[in-house]
Amino acid sequence: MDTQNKKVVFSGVQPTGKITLGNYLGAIKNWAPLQDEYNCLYCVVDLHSITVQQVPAELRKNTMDLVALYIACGVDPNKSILFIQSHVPQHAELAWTLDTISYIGELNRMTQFKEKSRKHADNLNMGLMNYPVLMASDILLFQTDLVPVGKDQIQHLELARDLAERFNNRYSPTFVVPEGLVFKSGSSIKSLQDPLAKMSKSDPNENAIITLFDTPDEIRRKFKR
Ligand code: ATP
Ligand code: LTN
Repeated sequence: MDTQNKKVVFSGVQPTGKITLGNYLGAIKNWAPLQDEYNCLYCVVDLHSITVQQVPAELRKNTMDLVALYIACGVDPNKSILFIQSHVPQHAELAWTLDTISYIGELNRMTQFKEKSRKHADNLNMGLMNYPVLMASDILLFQTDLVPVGKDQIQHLELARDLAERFNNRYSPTFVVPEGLVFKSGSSIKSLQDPLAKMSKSDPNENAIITLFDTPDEIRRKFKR
């Protein structure tokens, strides 16, 4: 990878199931075109996915399938760094340090935390609340300049920026303050069953989502419903 004077791009997707049209249009589709201009790191964020209970064998398969899917979507391992989050222990280590400057109040108000807490009331674990701090750690660890994501992640990115600034002010100038890169089209694809909800790969209702593995017939059937 040519590291000379190029800005750093970091992004990731959770291996929580089959990738949807939302994940593709909002995030992965935009990754390949950035590879020549930036130093890109694309990560499978498996530690994030265990905030919801997983079946270990399925998680292992989903993780490797997602690596393959990144490549199929144009991420070139000769141009970009492609890796699995849990293979790099520094993500969890930095998350601990950032935890010590994160306020319960700011994590408590996160929209995704509130939604996931409602959906997983039987497993309301600290990881769900800490999720955005681990995401900040992913980003800040590599002195990331730009983070291409869908609209639903803007609030988490704001936290990453706040934590970078807070750490820099409190201790010493350490972290680059990252910017989000949210594309105009495709950044907020809605569920086919509820136009107010986002399409989400962990949605148990298969009719609410279009996955990249659906056949043309399945796609037609889901849209007609
Ligand atoms: P889960 O259902 O497990 O929470 P998810 O489908 O919401 O997963 P993530 O792995 O959390 O997907 O997100 C991966 C990327 O896809 C992020 O950049 C996110 O902003 C983007 N994304 C997710 N859903 C949508 C959507 N409906 N429209 C546009 N972008 C999306
Ligand atoms: N929280 C993100 C996934 C994610 C991510 C990241 C995205 C984890 N770490 C770092 C960009 C940069 C989501 O899409 N739910």
